[in-house]
Parts: sequence; structure tokens; C-alpha cells
Amino acid sequence: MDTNVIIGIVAVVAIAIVLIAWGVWNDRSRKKALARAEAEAKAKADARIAAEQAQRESQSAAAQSAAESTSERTDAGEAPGSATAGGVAADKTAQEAPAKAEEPAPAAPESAPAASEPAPSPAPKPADKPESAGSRIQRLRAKLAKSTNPFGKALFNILTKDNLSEADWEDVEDTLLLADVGAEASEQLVEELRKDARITGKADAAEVRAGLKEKLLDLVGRDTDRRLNVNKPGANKPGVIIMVGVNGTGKTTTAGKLARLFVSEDKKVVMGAADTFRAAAADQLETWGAKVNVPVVRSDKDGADPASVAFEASARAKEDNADVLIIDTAGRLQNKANLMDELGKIRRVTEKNLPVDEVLLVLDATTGQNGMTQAKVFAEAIGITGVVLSKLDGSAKGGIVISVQKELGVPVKLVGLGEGPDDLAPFDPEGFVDGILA
Ligand SMILES: Nc1nc2c(ncn2[C@@H]2O[C@H](COP(=O)(O)OP(=O)(O)O)[C@@H](O)[C@H]2O)c(=O)[nH]1
Ligand SMILES: [Mg+2]
Repeated sequence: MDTNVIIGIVAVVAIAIVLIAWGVWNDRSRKKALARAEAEAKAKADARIAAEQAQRESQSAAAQSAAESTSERTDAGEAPGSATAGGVAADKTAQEAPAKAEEPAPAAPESAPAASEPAPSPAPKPADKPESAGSRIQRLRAKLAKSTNPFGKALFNILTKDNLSEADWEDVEDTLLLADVGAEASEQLVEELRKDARITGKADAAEVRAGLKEKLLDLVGRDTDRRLNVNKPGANKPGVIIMVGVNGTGKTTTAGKLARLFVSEDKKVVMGAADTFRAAAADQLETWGAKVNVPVVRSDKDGADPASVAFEASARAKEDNADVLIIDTAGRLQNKANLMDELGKIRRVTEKNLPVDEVLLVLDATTGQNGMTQAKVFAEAIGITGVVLSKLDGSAKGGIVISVQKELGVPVKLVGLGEGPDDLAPFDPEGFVDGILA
């Protein structure tokens, strides 16, 4: 072979080797540079996350210490605002989450309800002496009369006309509907009023007013027994009350106010935080417990078995020989079967220790007729013995009292008239109707 050809081949091979080596080296250094850049970015991100975390922690520590100092200063007239609001927001989130994710890990079997070891809270600090029941009722009666609605006035204006036209009667019925009296009751009331007007001819304003008051009182139920079962003679000791209802209706707040009402009657109370979905829910009840000087049995684990908390709470109430046990529950309404399961189990497990005297459904008056559908689900799921109509202070729809009782077949026993510890009153039909017609 020609030497030139050999030299040429060697040169080409040498060039190829050089090119390949250069390519490999280049690729490696590019990878190295990439890895370095990646590491730098990661380190930066880590630093940023750590800084943000530290900032959050310092903020929440500051908020907590502010909240602690506020709660120390809080007097009896204030509601535990932030805890309450937090609980509701979280409950709402919980309700929106898919049912599967929501369910806590399979609960301890009913036969061993103590498995999740709910811890009773330490003995509460002394709280101020609540207002006496008598003076509270007087004050709240005045508040209720003021809080009710424009529908009485509208009715009154229509009914004092000389001659009521067909359109006027329709207006009367519409006004009743707007006040949430319910379709059936509104129709019935208007029909009766028309009949009376036909009989008396031209009605005197005072007469119409008196007639309307009587009819409304009949509808509301003037002689209904509205006492809490735990207050009836011969009641169990401890008497047990379970609070149920949709999230945000006011169960926890009502449990706290109710505890305070019993404390004002020198009764010994224990509360159980069987809303275990989030620790915040138990914190909210505990805040009330501290405020009203009542021990709260709770679990520190999110998603602990609510029935085991109910079991522990009933055991504690029995052991302490308390007068009343109030059990707060969660109001997750993902489906009726789940609700029935959870509430049914709470009830059965409690009854291993103590009979349940009362299941109070808390209904938010501001949701009006919309709340009724959900209320019916609860009534079917656990069977209720009384209704608490909360937030009546913020509602022009007091007429819901009539339809609630009619549809659920149980009396409204208490009304919530604000967020403060003393803003709970026994439902008083006379005062209520006077308020409507004021
Ligand atoms: N205005 C008013 N607010 C109330 C009343 N009862 C409860 N609330 C408020 O309603 C919100 C939800 O109450 P909460 O007890 O947490 O409801 P739960 O989810 O059923 O336990 C809170 O902000 C309470 O302060 C009431 O009678 N009147
Ligand atoms: Mg609650």
C-alpha cells in the first residue's frame, strides 16, 4: 500500500479519535454543569422554604401568644371568635372533600371504645359566675322582641285596610312565606283570617291584631312542653345531651352556652368533644369549657374515633357524678349512611355508660327553609328530641319555628340570640309572637 494512503488513514482515524474524545469530554462537563446548576437551584429552594417556614412559625407563635393574652383578658360577654371561625372554615373544607378522604381511619371496634385514649382536659380554671337564669331570660326576651322581623308590620298594614282585595290576601300569604312560616301553614293561616274577616265584616285593627296573635300562637304551639329532658323531674343523673346538626349551624357554640346555663343553676357539667375530625374543633369546645368552667373530654388525635370520645366522656360524667353531660359532634353530611353510622355509634357507645336523654338538633335560622332538608336527614339519622334555633338575632325569618316543628314533629326548645355565652334562651312562644307582631 502506498505510504501516503496509510498516512491518510492514520490521520483520519486520529482525527476521529480526537473528535470522539472531545465530544465525550464536552458531554460530561455539560452534565456536570447541569448537575451543579440543579444543586444550586435546589439549595436555593430549600433555603427559601426554610425561611418561609420560619416566618410562618414566628407568625403563628405571635398570633398564639396574642390569642392567649386576648383570651386571658376576654370577659364573659365575648365569644371565642378566632377558634370558632377556624372550626367552621375547616368544617366547610371537610365537607367539600371527597367522602373517602374524609373518613377517619377505621374506628376502634365498639367493644373496645377506649382504644384511642381520649384525654380529659386538666381541671378548669375558675370562671366568673354566670348571670342567673331569671335575669338572663328577661334580658333575652327583650332582645328577642327587638330582633324579630318586619313581617308583622307588613301584615298589620295590610290587615287594617277597610276592605281586603284578593291581591291583599295574596300579599298576606306572601309575607308569611317570606318570613319562612312555610307554604302549608301560611295558606292555613290566611284561610282562617279570611274566614274571620267574612264573619265580622269590617275588622277593627286591635281585633285583627289580637286574632292574628292567637292564630300564630296556635301555630307555634302555646302549651308545648319545651323543657329540656334533663330538667324534667325524675331525669337521669347524669343527664346526657347530644348536639347534632350541619356544620356551622352553631352546635359547639350552643354546647358552650348550654353548659353555662347549667352552671348558672349550680349544676355539675362535663362536655365531650366528639367532633374529632380536626383538633381545632375540640380546641373550640375546650375554649368554651375554660370560659364556663367545665371540663372537656377530648382526643388529641385528628380523626380519632368520635364514639370512643363519647364513651370516655360518659364514663367521666358518671365517675364525677355530674348532673349533665353535653356531647358535641361533627356535622359532616357526605351521605346519610355515614352520618347514621357515626351518630348511631356515638349514641350506642354512650349508652353503654349512660342513657341518652336528649338529642338536640341545631338549626341556623338564617338558612330558613333551606336548612330544613338537611335537618330532616339528621332527624332520620339519629332521632331528635328538640331543636335549637340558632342565630335568630341575625334573621328576619323567625317563622321557621312553625315549619320546623310541623315537619320534624319536635318542639323548638331553645333559641340562640348571639355569639356570647349568655345568648341562649328557652324558646318562649308568647314573647316570640309578640316580637313578630311588634
Ligand atoms: N349571631 C349568632 N352567631 C352564632 C350563634 N350561634 C353560633 N353562632 C356563630 O356561628 C358560627 C358557627 O358556630 P359553631 O358553634 O362553630 O358551629 P358548629 O359547626 O355547628 O359547631 C360561629 O361563628 C358562632 O359564633 C347565634 O345564636 N347567633
Ligand atoms: Mg362544632
